[in-house]
Amino acid sequence: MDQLSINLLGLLLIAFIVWWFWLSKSKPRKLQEEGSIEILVQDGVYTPSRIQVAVSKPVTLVFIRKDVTPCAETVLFDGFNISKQLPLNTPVKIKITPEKTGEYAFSCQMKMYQGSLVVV
Ligand SMILES: [Cu+2]
Repeated sequence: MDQLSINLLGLLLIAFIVWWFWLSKSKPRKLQEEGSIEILVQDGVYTPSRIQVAVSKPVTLVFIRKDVTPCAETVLFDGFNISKQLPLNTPVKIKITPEKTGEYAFSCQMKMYQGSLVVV
């Protein structure tokens, strides 16, 4: 391969990485059952990371942390003034009643883990 195509390949790779980490948005997941959803905290991502909920309806988010690194140990909901410790392998329930539609981010304290609540 000549120099140019190697450079092009590098650029494509960078573009892909940027898209993957900052621009890709998964479809919001709806609640599994009546008012509750489990969120796995593992390998640097919340699964699911976007959750669709209905406005003015109470929801219970059940966080299950599998990641041993301290990065994962707290989850913060900026818009709701919520900050919770997540012990390893222990489901932690967070109850929220969103009063306004919109998208509300949640994250770990360093913002490595990122997710959002899509209120419709
Ligand atoms: Cu973190």
